[in-house]
Amino acid sequence: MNGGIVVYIGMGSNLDRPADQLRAALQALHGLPDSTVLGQSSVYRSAPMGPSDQPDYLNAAAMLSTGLSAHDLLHALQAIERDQGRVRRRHWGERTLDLDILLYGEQQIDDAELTVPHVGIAEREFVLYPLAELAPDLQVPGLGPVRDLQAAVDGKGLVRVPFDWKEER
Ligand code: A4P
Ligand code: MG
Repeated sequence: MNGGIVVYIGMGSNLDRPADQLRAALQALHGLPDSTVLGQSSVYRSAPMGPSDQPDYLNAAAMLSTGLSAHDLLHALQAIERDQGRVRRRHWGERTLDLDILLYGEQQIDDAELTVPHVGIAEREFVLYPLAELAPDLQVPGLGPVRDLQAAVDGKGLVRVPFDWKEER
């Protein structure tokens, strides 16, 4: 433990072998400076939110303790996205890897680069189901406990997939 702030990261992929992208992303999170991965969720498949002419997504969440500032963490996550071949094409469009800061301790942040809690956290079942596995009792600043937010979305669009985080490529 590094005595840092506990943060939750949302992971999503729908291009170039999404399962491998998530595994590589988790490995990269283990390599973040001044940070410790405390856990990861199951993996869920869902149809795309946004343009429907793109593949289904795999989503998961990770919990870490970090000494990085929120902005340093964001930049480190963006570097991981770039390392995994992320190209920005269109809003809500397909991507090899999306890493979002869902929660950064109990902080509320809203500036040009960063909105925390992440926009849409309360509506997105592909965010709330993984998060609820890791921290059902957690209070989302301004919104209430994760468990209540999860209960308010139906989850019918999600399929939990058998997944081995350690599988060899
Ligand atoms: N940014 C602001 N706040 C944050 C934060 N908390 N964490 C800024 C990370 N980034 C944050 O992000 C655009 C900008 O958001 C960044 O430069 C950062 O400064 P992006 O990932 O490049 O942009 P985008 O794809 O155009 O939009 P956005 O809003 O990030 O997309 P989302 O909301 O991530 O949605 N369907 C399913 N089923 N599953 C998915 O995971 N994901 C998306 C993308 C669409 N449809 C999906 C899924
Ligand atoms: Mg993003």
